[in-house]
Amino acid sequence: MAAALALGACSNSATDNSKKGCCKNSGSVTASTTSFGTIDSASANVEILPAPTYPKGSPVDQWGKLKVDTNATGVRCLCSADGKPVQLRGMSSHGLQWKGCANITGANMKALKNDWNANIFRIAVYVDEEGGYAYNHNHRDEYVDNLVKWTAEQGMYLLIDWHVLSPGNPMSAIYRNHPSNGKDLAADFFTYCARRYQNQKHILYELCNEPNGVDYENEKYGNEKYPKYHNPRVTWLENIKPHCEQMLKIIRSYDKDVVCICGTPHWSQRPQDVIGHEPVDEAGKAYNNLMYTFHFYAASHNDGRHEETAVKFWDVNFMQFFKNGCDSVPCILKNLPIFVTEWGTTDASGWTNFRPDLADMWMKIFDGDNDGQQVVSWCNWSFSSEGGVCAALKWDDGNMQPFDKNILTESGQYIFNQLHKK
Ligand code: IDC
Repeated sequence: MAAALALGACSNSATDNSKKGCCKNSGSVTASTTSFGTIDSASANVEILPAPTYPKGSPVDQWGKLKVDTNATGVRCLCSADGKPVQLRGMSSHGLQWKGCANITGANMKALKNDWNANIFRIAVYVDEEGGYAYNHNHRDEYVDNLVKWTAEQGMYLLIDWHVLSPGNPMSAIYRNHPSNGKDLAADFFTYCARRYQNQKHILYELCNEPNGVDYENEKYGNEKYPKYHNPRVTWLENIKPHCEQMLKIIRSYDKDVVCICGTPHWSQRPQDVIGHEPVDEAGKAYNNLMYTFHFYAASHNDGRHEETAVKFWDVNFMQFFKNGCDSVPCILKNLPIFVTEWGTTDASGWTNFRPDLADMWMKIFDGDNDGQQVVSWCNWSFSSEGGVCAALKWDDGNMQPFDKNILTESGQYIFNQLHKK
């Protein structure tokens, strides 16, 4: 049984810009108008879980349900229930359809909390890639549901990530009106989660991982506003903001103040596009407890020294945007509450160029060395042996009890040490 989705007037229709298996950077945009799909009545009526008791002295016991408030300099940032800035640090799962699932266990959450000193875990729910959530609802009903319980038992926070990656438009029919069953998978997913987990104060939501798509046809590499960027085809105003507003309408109808994090254009590398255009509700009021993400892979996104690395990416000084700002981009950490929901110690492929020196530079900025004195929370990619040298584990182990440090790769060792700093 399916219930129709009442989202009200949408400023954007679902646009299917991607065919399965097609390279995420190629192809032209076909703006075929598609209506939104359905939401399962089972999701809309799912049983609401009771509030857990968190272990005494654990992060969630101490900080409670997080919110966005201001730091001593008046800059918005992630704060505890009583308004003090907090920093969450931890690991992201890998794709559950790949080896990610092997590590999603209660024993491993215990190891992450007690041995790694992590206070957050992120679960990456890929949607359409190679047997993702679209084809296997266990990713939600089993892994997410169990993780909600297992992280609560440790008093850790859990970030539930709607892993938009391929296709890169969160409004694509793949997400909003799936060809296999006509479901609005995104709206259905957030309906289920927000209803079921409304009493779990350790949950946060990431509304779309990495919206992406580049307008190579109308290439203007080096435009005046964002020098040296390609023009994004999937933009904040046209695609991402409408998606976020629609998900927020659903989520906040069940859980009125849960912290939600919006993906940003160009693989979550352009939070600056959000400045002055933050999501609003139907009455035009800005949503509270909303954050924006920035993703970086140290060897690709740094201070513009890309020529040093074998894989050449961006000669953009990302660090400057965050630390101080420049003529074209105001200091991002002074203007927006940022949560780095995913980052890697390598280049963006994950496979090469482990660069702890560049990661160190980012860590310093995120520990508060920026014009906004904003302390930034993060999750590292990934808690897995999959995906190259950015992987933290040498093998996948559902039972890290007792914890054996030999399981850590070079990158894993780096993160392990970071988590023990301060
Ligand atoms: C990578 C996985 C890899 C998988 C690929 C699918 O590590 O095994 O084949 O996704 O496209 C991101 C994405 C994240 C990527 C990661 C590394 O959010 O899904 O994981 N990355 O490439 N953004 C930048 C890098």
